Amino acid sequence: MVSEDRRQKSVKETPQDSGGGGHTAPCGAVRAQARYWQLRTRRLEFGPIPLLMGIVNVTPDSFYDGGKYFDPKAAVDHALQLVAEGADLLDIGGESTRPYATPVPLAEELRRVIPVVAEVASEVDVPISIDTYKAQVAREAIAAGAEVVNDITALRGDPEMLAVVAESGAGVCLMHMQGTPQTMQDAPFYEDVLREVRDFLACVRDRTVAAGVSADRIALDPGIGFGKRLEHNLALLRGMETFHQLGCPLLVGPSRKRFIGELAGDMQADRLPGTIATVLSLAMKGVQIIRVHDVGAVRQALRVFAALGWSLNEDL
Ligand code: HH2
Repeated sequence: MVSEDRRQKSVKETPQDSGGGGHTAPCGAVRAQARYWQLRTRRLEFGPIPLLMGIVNVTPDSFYDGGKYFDPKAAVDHALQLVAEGADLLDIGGESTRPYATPVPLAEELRRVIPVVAEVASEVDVPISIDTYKAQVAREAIAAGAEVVNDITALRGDPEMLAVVAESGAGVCLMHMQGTPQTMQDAPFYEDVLREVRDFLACVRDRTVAAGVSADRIALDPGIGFGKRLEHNLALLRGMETFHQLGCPLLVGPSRKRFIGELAGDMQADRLPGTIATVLSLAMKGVQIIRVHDVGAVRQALRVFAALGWSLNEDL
């Protein structure tokens, strides 16, 4: 099933450019210049509000929904539900990357995610991203229909990953992380977090382009919560527009993360309201893709926010 109200157009074309930095638009909103993301078989065009990447965690231990969609049928049903709520992409993963998570062996990760990717790809037209840093998982997920590789290690976690992405033609998300999920929250340290994350993303973008991946297939992500304290996450979220200088679409994953509980002063509080506030701020900063658990609620907030005057697009 595909949402009748899709915002992006998917067309099979080869783009020539991926745009450049951002500029300020009326209403204080920032309009980014990267206007599309080239995936394996199609192009995602950006519209007046960010595209939403719905999260499908086929895991027993994810920080928010661990165990809820561990059963393959529950995972597929959840993916279809997110599409019905208006997801523009689905991000399917089989290993939690929360702080101190236990790594999952290759065979187990394959067993968890490949049947789900294959089934979802056969049921919906919404592009599927595979959330993995293992080359073999990416390879098999692409063969099963995935269009994007979302790699929290920015293609540095497995020596074969760069070639898998280059040869498959998949879109790729390169994310910043200081350390690994097992160490990243021990003592995150930056002199200037915005500059260091921007330099890192420029470096991994260039390395990926040098390996034969065209720049318009690359999305960049500052990695909220990955080796960052509250002050680091806030600096990145507040200064997000600076990353448009890198010329690639920005993908950000703030959904229900720890910084929201910290700001609320209550780690047990429901983090959906704080997630929505963060998403609206990111939309104003021109972020093109936002990775969320709650597609329907976030989408409603974005649509209302846009209709009340934030958006420049009159077709909404
Ligand atoms: N966050 C998580 C996982 N993958 N990928 C990108 N590109 N950006 C992110 O911010 C990001 C990500 C963590 O969220 P979740 O998948 O809900 O949790 P877990 O890793 O515990 O499964």
